[in-house]
Amino acid sequence: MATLAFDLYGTLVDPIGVREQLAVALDEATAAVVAQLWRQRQLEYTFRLTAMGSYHDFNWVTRRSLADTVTALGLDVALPTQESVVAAYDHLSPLPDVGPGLKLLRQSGHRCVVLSNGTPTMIEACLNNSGLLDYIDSWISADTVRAFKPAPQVYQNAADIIGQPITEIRLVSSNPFDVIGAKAAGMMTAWVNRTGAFFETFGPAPDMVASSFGELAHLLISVERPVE
Ligand code: LAC
Repeated sequence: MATLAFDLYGTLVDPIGVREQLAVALDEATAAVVAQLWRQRQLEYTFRLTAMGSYHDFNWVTRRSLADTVTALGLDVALPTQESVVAAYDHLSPLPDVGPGLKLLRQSGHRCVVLSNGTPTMIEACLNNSGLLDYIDSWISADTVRAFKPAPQVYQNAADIIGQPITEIRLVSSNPFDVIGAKAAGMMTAWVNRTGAFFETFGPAPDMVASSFGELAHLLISVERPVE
């Protein structure tokens, strides 16, 4: 049975939830915009660092991208407030369909690991505080190879740590760039598309598409049930 490697931010937990902490310093509409632009800038910095062959860990990237987003928008968010917003990253809420779906997958014998750009400390805190740790066998951080998704070494390193051929591991993510990157590196993929978004056309289509973790569990359990 394939090992399932789950993306963390945007797939298991909601990074846009930080708008609640941002709303301490900003009006709600601005906080929502900053949360979205921060996330985009955070990912852009990971892509650019990796393309440059340069590395700062995801905690650094998360801090710098928040500071730069706030500055670029001409907003006044004091440093202690920025610190508390970054700290909220360790307390992001799980998306509501995740717990029940993971429970079904675990019960059906799937090995469930997290594969994230987050540092090991960030991943552990996030899983612990979200209550998802009970459903997860282990976690693997891109930090080990000092590069970010979708660099192929991130996915290959996960396969090496899991101890299975990369072709026997399925990356589950809501982020199309992650799904395309995992496929390019040799993994099977599943895209969790909760919003009815379109899938980018420059990479191969996902091997599986589910609108929720409930549907994902149903699909995986029926696909991988041994034929009698
Ligand atoms: C992660 C980011 C890409 O968890 O969402 O790796």
